[in-house]
Amino acid sequence: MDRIPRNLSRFEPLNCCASQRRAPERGSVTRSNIKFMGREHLREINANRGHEHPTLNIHLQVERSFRFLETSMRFSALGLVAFFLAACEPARQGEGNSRGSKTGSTVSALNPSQSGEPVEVTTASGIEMVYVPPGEFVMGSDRGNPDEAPAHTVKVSGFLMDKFEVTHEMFEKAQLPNPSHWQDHPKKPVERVRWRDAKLYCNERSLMEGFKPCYDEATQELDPDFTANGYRLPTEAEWEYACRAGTAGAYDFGQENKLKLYSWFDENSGARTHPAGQKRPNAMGIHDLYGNVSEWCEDVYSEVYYAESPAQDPRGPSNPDKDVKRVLRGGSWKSSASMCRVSFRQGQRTGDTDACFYTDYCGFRCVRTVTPDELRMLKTVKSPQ
Ligand SMILES: [Ca+2]
Repeated sequence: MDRIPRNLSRFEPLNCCASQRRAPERGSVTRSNIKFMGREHLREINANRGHEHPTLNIHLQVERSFRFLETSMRFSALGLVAFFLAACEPARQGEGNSRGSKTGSTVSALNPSQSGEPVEVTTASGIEMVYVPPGEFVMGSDRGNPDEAPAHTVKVSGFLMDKFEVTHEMFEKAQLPNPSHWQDHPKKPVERVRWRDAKLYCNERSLMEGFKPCYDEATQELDPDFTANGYRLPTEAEWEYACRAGTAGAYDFGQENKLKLYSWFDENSGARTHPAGQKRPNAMGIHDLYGNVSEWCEDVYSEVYYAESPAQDPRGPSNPDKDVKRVLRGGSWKSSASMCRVSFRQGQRTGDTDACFYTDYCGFRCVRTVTPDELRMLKTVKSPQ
């Protein structure tokens, strides 16, 4: 892969301390020299950590296969059928240097279903995602914390969401230096990720697959373009809609006493992250929405936003001030069961002004708006007779 990693000087080495703190460099690296600086920086970070890239062993591959089988059977009463949709175009690995390059799509349906049901897809770069069909749901709760109220009806357009939290191997495939505290397993989720760096990953992944990046890196907040077809962070509404999966309680699977089956949280995590996908998926087929790492959303956090939220695809308060809090969802390895509730909201500063961002519970997953062509393909997929 010869793509040019960008803005890597924004990442700080793990061993920084107060005496070594420096403000994140912005715009100081040009595209002509960033390739060298980025890779050297990555090597330096890994050397400092004694980090080696582990390889997957056969056991994990077998285990992953069984997880896939289990998840697939959830959505197809007629059994597991694997086949490939005709791609819009083959992936264009290595063409990411050209912004807005011709799109190369991506989806091969592994688990066909009728429109209105989730569909598992695999992207051109081999990342598993779930198509979350459009719908309407009651967002928030009148029985939770004050910022979860009022419960209100929201309509959400269909989108693709990562089946797993973004992992070390996914992050490094984008040639971005890994900021995580725990790097002992390639399938563990990245953490200590600043909000803007999560968005840079989204752009890198878009470029890897030939999509138009959603984020304008020339702006302070990496302003999103929701009309672009590339990867982005989920909105808070998209995250909760996918997590609820048509249910209305505190957890989509039922009572809190089952949370250990679906989540790594403070009662069972051992105070650390765990490889993604080891717990049961939610009813949408998505893993680790509850716990492991809390997940960045696009939205500015506001305690009172639900009182004024639009009914269609809300995207959070507009015109934020500098250094606002952004929304985290789902709780983490250090969260209580209550903080893993589907409606629980957390506001977190983005870390962009903190050289030693040490929130080792902040991770994320990506979503992508489904193009009309992709949606037509998904809707025409029929279950086998
Ligand atoms: Ca999570």
